Amino acid sequence: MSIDHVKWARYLIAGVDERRELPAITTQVDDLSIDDAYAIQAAALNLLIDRGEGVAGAKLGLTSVAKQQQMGVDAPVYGWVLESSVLPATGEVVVEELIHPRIEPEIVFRLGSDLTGPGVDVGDVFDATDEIVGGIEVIDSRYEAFSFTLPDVIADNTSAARVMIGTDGIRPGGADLTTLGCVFEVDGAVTGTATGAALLGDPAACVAMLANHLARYGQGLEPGWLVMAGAATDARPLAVGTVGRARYSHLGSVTVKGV
Ligand code: 0L1
Ligand code: MG
Repeated sequence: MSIDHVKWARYLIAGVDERRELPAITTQVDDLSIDDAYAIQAAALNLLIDRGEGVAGAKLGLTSVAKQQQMGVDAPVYGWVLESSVLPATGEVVVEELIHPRIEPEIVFRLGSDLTGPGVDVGDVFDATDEIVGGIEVIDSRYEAFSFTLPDVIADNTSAARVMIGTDGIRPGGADLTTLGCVFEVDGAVTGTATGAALLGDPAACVAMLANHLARYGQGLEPGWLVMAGAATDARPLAVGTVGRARYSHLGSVTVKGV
């Protein structure tokens, strides 16, 4: 049976607009394929662009064992970062705009030139990157109980909701990204620690995977875009008053606060 991608894209956007948990698509559609899921994701992005939204970059998710185990899913996923999702310098996250937000640390690549697959490798990623910075992503699955299958979370733009970008960047080669450390704290208590190697062995290799994935759809990563490599620790709930802080060995620290 053919899937109406635009219908399911509208379904998910309504969840965002109305701050409402939704039954997973796979509870209503048999055999939702990965290709259909990316087609729903693309349809939703087009609808949002029609509404005036802009693209600030792209993201990977589920690139660490910690995240895959937390969510019961066993493959990386790819999504879009919207301009409206980039938080202001205060790092304040308005919780009532979201459904059931969680926070997680991210290594973020700021591109200086385009990066288009196929065949992109780590060297190409470094050549295209202006700066590597720390970040915190706010994810907010549109599904009930933050529960989904792999096609569901792909259709839902990999739960993307907000992102806070740090200010202390390094140039590519300024540090070994595989040994770059992150300590993630919620309300002053350490909830996770990891090095960059937690991200499928190398954060830059994750970015290469994303560029090669987009090439399947005739798309590439653009100059000026932010690219999130995925969380190296599990995600933690964000409520009003919660303070999340990611401290990186070479990228300074990044803080968000639920308000
Ligand atoms: O945790 C989730 O919602 C899975 C989607 C990917 C999120 C991420 O790692 O950015
Ligand atoms: Mg993430």
